[in-house]
Amino acid sequence: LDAIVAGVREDLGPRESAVPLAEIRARAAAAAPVRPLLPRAPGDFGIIAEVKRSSPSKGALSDIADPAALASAYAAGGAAAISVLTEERRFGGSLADLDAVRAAVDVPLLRKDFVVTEYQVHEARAHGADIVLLIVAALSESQLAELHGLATELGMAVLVEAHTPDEVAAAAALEAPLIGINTRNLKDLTVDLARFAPLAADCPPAAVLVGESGVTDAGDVTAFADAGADLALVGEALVTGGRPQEAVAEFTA
Ligand code: IGP
Repeated sequence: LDAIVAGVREDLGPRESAVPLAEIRARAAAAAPVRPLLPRAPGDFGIIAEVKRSSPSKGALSDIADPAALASAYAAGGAAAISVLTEERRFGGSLADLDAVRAAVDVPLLRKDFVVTEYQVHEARAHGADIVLLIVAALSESQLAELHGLATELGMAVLVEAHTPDEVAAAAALEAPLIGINTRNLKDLTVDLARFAPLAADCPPAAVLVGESGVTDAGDVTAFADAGADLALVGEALVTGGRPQEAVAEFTA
């Protein structure tokens, strides 16, 4: 995780030089209004469908020639939101992918990246994101609180990602309205869907919960829902399955 974040910070440098903080702030303020993901009605289960080209664990997943077409299929299948990876080095994503998806669909968009600075939050909003990911493991307590506050001020939802009991406690301390539990261990990259239930049980009852990673079929989605998830975040299964619209519809039902 530290190595990924170091790369993300390096890639940020040239962007900050090209578009300074004051300018990206102004662009964020001038962006089209946020498309709200929250509130969600209790029992209304949804899928956050991800545009994911590669992963550190598996390498290239899918040659996504047209991210806009993939996103349109997700939207047609009834996705509650679409996640677009913008991390370049390990996930093959980009802000260009986010722009392309934003231009193609009207559903809420999650900028999926390793967000560690104020700049990236404004940048997400400037590029049309409605939700940002904050990974508890990548941030100090004060960074997490600051970035969460900033994104909230901008009207965005924040997906606070936890994968241990301590990280769930940090999300709860923040009174985060939207908590994601990643079943992938960020250290060894192994996935175990059984990690979701005990961590979900520790989340504040008011929080909207997202089950993240490792879904291969509708049964896995049902398992997340049965353990208290309101949403499931699915990437690999959708980009490799060849029928994204049908799969999102099937997973949502
Ligand atoms: C999707 P999967 O196993 O369906 O492809 O996983 C998503 O959960 C995963 O991409 C993810 C992720 C992250 C990627 C979860 N948290 C943080 C990058 C950074």
